[in-house]
Order: sequence, then C-alpha cells, then structure tokens
Amino acid sequence: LIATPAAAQFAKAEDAVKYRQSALTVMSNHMGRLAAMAKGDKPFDAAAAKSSAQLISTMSTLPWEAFVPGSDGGNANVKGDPWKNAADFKALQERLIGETGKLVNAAGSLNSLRTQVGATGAACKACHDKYRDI
Ligand code: ASC
Repeated sequence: LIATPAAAQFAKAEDAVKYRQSALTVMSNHMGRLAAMAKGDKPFDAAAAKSSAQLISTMSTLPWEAFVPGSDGGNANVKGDPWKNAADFKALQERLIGETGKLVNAAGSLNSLRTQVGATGAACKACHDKYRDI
C-alpha cells in the first residue's frame, strides 16, 4: 500500500473547491451563531455554544486537503497563491485549528466565549486577507 495523494480524493478541481467551500460555509454559519451570542444579539446558551464550537473545531481541519494545485479557477476566490506560500498557508491553518480548539472550552461562559470568538475571527481574517479573493 502507498499513501494516497490528497488530489486523488477529488475527481475534478471544482469538486475540491466545492468541498472546501462547504466546510468553510458550515464554519461560518456556526461562527455567526457564536458571534450573535457574543454581541448580545441572541441570549447566551452554553449547550448551543459548545455544540457550535465543537463543530467549528472539527470542521477547521477539513478544508486544507482540498486546496489541490490548480484549483484556483472559477469561483474559487483564491488570491496570493497559497501553493507558492505553502509554509505560510500551513501556519495560518494551524493557527485557526489552535484557536478553534480553545473555542470549545471557552464556550462555557459568555465572557470567555467573547474573548475566544474574537481570537478565532482574527485567525479567520488573517488567512482571508492574504489568500481569499472576495
Ligand atoms: C466569520 C466568517 C468569516 C470570518 C471573518 C473574520 O464568522 O464567516 O469569514 O468570521 O469575518 O473576520
């Protein structure tokens, strides 16, 4: 047996784009729910917050294998060439995964949720500023 390259998991570049955008869409939806609680637009609900945080943490590991070389066309919304800046792109992924991991415990109280939603959103933004073309 040999290791299967990530690209082999996606028949076409557009399948890889759809996969990573799907994972990021789920994350964005649940970040929106947490942000609404953090801002006081919705009442704080510790169980719902923990559920969203766990989903975000799990989903944060998924998009990256789908950044297969050549998947920057169509509606991919990629800029800044993450493939040429692979170490930097990887560091930003790891920052996000670390911050979303902290979000799970932080979801237990409104104060800690507020702080960690801020730190997580900053990790989202740091990568978008460099590599997301919107
Ligand atoms: C979100 C979301 C993003 C990021 C970004 C952070 O909740 O959908 O794309 O946070 O807005 O600046």
